[in-house]
Amino acid sequence: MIYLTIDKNLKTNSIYQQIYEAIKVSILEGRMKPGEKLPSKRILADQLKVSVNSVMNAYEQLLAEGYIYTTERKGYYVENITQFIHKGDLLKNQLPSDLKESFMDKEGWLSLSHMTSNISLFPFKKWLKCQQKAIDIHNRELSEITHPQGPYIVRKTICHLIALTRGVICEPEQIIIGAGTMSLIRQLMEMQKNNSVIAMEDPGYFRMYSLLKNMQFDVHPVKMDAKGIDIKEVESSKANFTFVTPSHQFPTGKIMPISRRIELLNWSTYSNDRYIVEDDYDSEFKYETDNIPALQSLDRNQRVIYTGTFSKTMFPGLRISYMVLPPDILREYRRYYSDLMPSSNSLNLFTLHYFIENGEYNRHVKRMNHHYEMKRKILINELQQRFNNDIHIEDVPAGLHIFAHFKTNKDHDEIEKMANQAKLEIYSMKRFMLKHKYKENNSIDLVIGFANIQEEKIAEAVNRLYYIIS
Ligand code: 76U
Repeated sequence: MIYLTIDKNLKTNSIYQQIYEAIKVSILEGRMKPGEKLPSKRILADQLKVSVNSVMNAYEQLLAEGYIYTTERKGYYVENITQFIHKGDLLKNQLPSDLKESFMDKEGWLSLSHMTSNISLFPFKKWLKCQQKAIDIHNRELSEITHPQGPYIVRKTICHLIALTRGVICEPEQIIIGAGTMSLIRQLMEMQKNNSVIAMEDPGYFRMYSLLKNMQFDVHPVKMDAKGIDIKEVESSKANFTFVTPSHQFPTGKIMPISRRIELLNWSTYSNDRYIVEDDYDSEFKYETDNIPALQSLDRNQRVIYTGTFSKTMFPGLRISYMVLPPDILREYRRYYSDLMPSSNSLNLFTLHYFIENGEYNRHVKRMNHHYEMKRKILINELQQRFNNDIHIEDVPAGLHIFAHFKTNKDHDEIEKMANQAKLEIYSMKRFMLKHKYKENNSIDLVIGFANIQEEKIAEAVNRLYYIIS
């Protein structure tokens, strides 16, 4: 016999849920034994003064979950349920404190981070119009699983875009759209032999370096000379993949001159397994020059894997990036990932398609070029006035950050700590040093982003920086 109590006024749990819960707990705690017969629905309903329906719903739920079974015309019985093993650790379901996330209060902070874009000028109303169009036109495709490389028409649009703006030579078939450059590179590298050797620019993109190291590749950070990655060192590292950012070296900002581009492309031709990964992350922003064609556009031997992103031209939260694979690698990709599900949000991709097609994207990039150029000038002016002879700025009119050397006795750690106290978000060379240490006596290097700081706050941010460094 079971004794249940029901609270008819309880708002949180309906009557059927209370009956269900009570019986479930009795079974789990062993108060109701396997094979024990449950009271008939009518009897339990009378006993609890509830409707037969409530009892029936509770029994049906217990039956569906396997707590009880039924024998035709005889009634309901308790199942023989395997007992849980209790390891005695009652806290096991609680998240350990070291895994709890802390949320930083950004009140009063100013950002000279290189990791942002200025979202306040993004034409969201126009974006939403394109989204509506995408919903109207692609209703059926949105309800289906799209091509793992991204919908064809979106790839076609990206293909036209990068042909025009970057000189990239490819077919839509060669494009893979994904949620971020790193996830694309992970896909690319996962299908490579694990004895692949990778050369990377040092200083460089630390996140990419850790990803590749964690994937167990032999990664060689290679020093740079005035023209970019040192080809002799690439050669001696025995690398078969070289990762570069030729349009705007990350983070030093250098633009790789044509002579080094050709040397690098030539390096890739000496063996069939050699490839260059060109990360073209912010090349859309050039201020005093025209756009510089991508390295891929010079490649005559299909040795370049090109990656691009909408994180800088639009905003990083979109997570839309793409890579262009040479035919050999594409064939391998199709085979290796024949069962892959697409990783991008196709509603956003169709929206992007219309945003580019109706000219909004180009208008936005143009507008942002003017805006960033203006902010970059203000920032450089402020820095030069404030620091005078104590600053040397690598003056490459491109991208969303500048690279500058400061005379100071402090080291990178000290500067980062003080920046934190002064509520200034800024990153030092320390973040980008892969293997080689770049620290000269009495000087430090900073990467200064200007995308997300308001014009009128630039002076204040430079003031904080002056206070920190001097
Ligand atoms: C991206 C480089 C060198 C690609 C980048 C960035 O995933 O397409 C920087 C840091 O948005 P995704 O990545 C674009 N290649 O610097 C963008 N930089 C990152 C975000 F700002 C992080 O960690 O220092």
